Amino acid sequence: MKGYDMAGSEKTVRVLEKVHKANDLLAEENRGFFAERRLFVVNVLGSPGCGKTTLIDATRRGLEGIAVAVIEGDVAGDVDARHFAEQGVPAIQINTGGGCHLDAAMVKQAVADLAAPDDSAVFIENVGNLICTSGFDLGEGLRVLCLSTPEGDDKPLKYPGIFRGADALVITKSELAEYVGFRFDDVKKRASLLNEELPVFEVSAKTGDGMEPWCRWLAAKMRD
Ligand SMILES: Nc1nc2c(ncn2[C@@H]2O[C@H](COP(=O)(O)OP(=O)(O)OP(=O)(O)O)[C@@H](O)[C@H]2O)c(=O)[nH]1
Ligand SMILES: [Mg+2]
Repeated sequence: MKGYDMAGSEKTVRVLEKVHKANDLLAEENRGFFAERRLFVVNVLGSPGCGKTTLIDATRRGLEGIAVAVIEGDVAGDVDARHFAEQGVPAIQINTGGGCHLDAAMVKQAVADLAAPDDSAVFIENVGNLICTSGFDLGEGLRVLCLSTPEGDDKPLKYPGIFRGADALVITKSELAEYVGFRFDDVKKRASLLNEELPVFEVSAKTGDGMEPWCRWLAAKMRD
């Protein structure tokens, strides 16, 4: 079968390298700031609508005794940040104005404005996207990829980069798997070929299934 190589020109590659270098420097600054403040920062990635906000919300309820703050990334609007703010959770909305991912500079500004007490867990909900979000280090301590069952179990085959860079895979909307023909074993096999040690969790934020082991694992990471 014929394949088309859509890789960019040499000039494009050089510009992208500069962008990534500048981002990496700022990400390191963020990491230093997070360490000083003892903030445990989790970058949450996944497609639009895969359940990132719902998972963060259910997770913060499961993390008993841990203060949580949220940075929300969306192209437009403040629906997700408002959702948390209305419940008394410190929350800041970043609008990328069309950009398909957050970068370290955006997070640096947001976290400076975020009223997160020291020792908090800070969840950064990235823009819904399985491609560019994985290329930008934000200075996070943990990168969590959400994949919802209606998206299909073939996603590791199509978006390998984001599976390679993840520290954990959370399969969301697990209670819908039987209706959409999602095969957990297939996705686990495919993901492990890209990222051998990737921990995988099956959760339904709606029914609460699987939330307990996921929150326990996350809380242990925070204590490490
Ligand atoms: N059945 C089911 N629906 C869920 C679950 N988690 C989230 N949803 C629904 O999926 C839809 C999208 O959830 P969100 O949490 O807003 O998804 P998101 O990834 O934050 O979406 P964007 O921020 O728009 O990218 C909502 O209608 C949720 O109620 C789940 O575990 N089971
Ligand atoms: Mg959301």
